[in-house]
Amino acid sequence: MATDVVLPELGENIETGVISKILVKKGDQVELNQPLVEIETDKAAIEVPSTVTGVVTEIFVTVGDEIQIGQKIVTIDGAANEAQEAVVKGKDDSSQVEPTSEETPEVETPKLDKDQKKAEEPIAVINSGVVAPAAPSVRRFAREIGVDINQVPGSGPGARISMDDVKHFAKTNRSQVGALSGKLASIGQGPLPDFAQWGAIEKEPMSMIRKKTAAHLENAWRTVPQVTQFDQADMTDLETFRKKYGPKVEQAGGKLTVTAILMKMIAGALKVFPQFNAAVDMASEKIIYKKYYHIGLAVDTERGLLVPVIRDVDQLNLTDISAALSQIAEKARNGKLSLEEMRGGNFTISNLGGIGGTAFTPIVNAPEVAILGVSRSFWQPTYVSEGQLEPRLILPLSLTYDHRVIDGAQGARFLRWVVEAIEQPLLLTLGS
Ligand code: CAO
Repeated sequence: MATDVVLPELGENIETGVISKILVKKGDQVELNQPLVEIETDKAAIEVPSTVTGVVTEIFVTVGDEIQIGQKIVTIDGAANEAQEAVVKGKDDSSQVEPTSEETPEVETPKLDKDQKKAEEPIAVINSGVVAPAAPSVRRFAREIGVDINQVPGSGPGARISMDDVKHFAKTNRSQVGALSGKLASIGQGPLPDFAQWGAIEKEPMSMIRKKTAAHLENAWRTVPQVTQFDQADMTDLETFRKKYGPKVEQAGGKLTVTAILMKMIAGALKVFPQFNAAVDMASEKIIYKKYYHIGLAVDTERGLLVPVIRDVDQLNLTDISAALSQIAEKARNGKLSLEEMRGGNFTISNLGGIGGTAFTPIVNAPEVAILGVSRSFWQPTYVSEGQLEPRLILPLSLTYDHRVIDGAQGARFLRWVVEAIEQPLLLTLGS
């Protein structure tokens, strides 16, 4: 019996993947769960396993192809029993999407399971049961209109999501619709002129990360009315502290950087200013205050900008944060971050100071409501008392926030609080 193996549901807004390796050839005998191809998504590299044992009779993809969920990868001629085994295994998994009685899936799309992920790559979250219960046609419709099916509340039995649920969600959550789809997000951009008429040009396809970043930021820019405020902190004493205790922190596996220190301070600030630790739900006209303190960090990688999240920063000491930051930045640069490690942030820190620059205006990483930009510290002669100049190390900070939920005065107070915490860290211990 011939079985088509297709690109399975990967969850978490992933719609497509690019074939980076083909691991079998026509005529190969393959086993159930044997990796067939490797694909790269915007988040991670994933091996797609065989759903049956048999012989590869057709390969429909080549390296570099961008393929959709459900698209055929190979055909395998094999034992029917094995195919059933793979499907049954999928059904036993409670995270599987069960087809409705009146509608069968267009394609067999078993989810990857933990055994099938690439070694060391934390793909398990893709298979961690986050797939929403919905018929394939509903999932497809959601994808087409740029709705993340996992965000849609289902009104059916077992919270099953219907077509109407998706339409209702799209109507009431316009700000979240389209973020998934570069095409939708870019509505409004007129046709470009032919640049070749003025000189030589070269066209390069956008990488997956570039596409997602572009769509996400365009959506944040269009939907969040944002304001940026600037301030400066005298971090001379903090720098002395950093130099003194850096080696000790290094022994524990971290690097005591400005970023790590700021992360701790931001966790403190978020407790004092809960509106910065919130999300705005315009559909229900509610502000959602989060009672946890997960902070994202913008990391510049060869593949593009990634924002891993450190959880419960308020409960970590500086040594823990430094170690966590070193590990997560390393993972980001090596393409080893899991989706879970990039989800659930409440606030983002973007430190460009290691590169340079005097100031910049970061874009709010929606649905978060604020982001701190950090530029390069510099020595400046400063009057420390009347007539007495001293060289002081100044750190430029910029805070961008969602003006729907945060007023200008609150923005200024928040940033002042951070500046004072940098200048007098003991204030943090006062708790207000
Ligand atoms: N001012 C002056 N120097 C700074 C600095 C600052 N604000 N921030 C970092 N540095 C220095 C560090 O002290 C370090 O110097 P030494 O090697 O002499 O100690 C050097 O720059 C490199 O820092 P780092 O990268 O090791 O550590 P970090 O925690 O400061 O930064 C990270 C980590 C992940 C924030 C950074 O590597 C990075 O990727 N930054 C880019 C973020 C980005 O792209 N943002 C834009 C997103 S769009 O808004």
